[in-house]
Amino acid sequence: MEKLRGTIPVLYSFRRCPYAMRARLAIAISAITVELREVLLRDKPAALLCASPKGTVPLLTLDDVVIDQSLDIMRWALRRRDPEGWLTDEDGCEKSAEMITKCDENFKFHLDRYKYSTRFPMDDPLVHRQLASRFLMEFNDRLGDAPFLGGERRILADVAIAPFVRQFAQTDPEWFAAQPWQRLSSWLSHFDEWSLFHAVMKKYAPWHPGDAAVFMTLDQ
Ligand SMILES: N[C@@H](CCC(=O)N[C@@H](CS)C(=O)NCC(=O)O)C(=O)O
Repeated sequence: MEKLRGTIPVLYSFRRCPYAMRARLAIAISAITVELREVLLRDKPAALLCASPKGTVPLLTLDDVVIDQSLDIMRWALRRRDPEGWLTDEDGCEKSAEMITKCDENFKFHLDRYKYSTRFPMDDPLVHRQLASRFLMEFNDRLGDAPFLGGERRILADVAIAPFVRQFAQTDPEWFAAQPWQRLSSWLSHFDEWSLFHAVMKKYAPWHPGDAAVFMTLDQ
């Protein structure tokens, strides 16, 4: 991976967090070296809370710059290096922005109430599964006959949204497989089989102050 001159950015991450997955994917494709600090959400390091009191992951710090939104981390990495053109598809930027907003503001809301139903005892998980499915049907239609939202290649939205759809699919794989969204299923299979995705799912021990720096490395 390419070393940045000067300070190495630090990425606070949580392996199974879909927001952190999308950030790690963009960092990985841009081949930027980051120091990876795996976080336990129930025991957040003071350094993370000090950099960003809202205490969410992913969080990237570089000198006095703090980036605390996953999409901003993606764009930060891709603006440095974007070898597959995730940011530069013809009408991809607009399409990306619209679908990502729907994912983050609406689909995620229903996904949480479906997947983590015990946290939301007043909500019926199946109602939320149905409501989340509207977004997935739209996504399925938008794919048309192409493998990705960006046509023959990935754009930002494919990568930013896939970790959330994967969580949804894994909640009840049999039910998911029986739904009439074949293009969406193939799209998700591409993601599941993608070597870069496997590379960013490598396990790291939780970070503690004073630990030797661990760099995100890709075994592809
Ligand atoms: N809008 C933020 C959301 C990040 C987020 O909510 N991450 C979750 C983990 S998946 C988190 O850190 N939650 C804080 C907590 O559980 O204490 C982003 O895009 O980065």
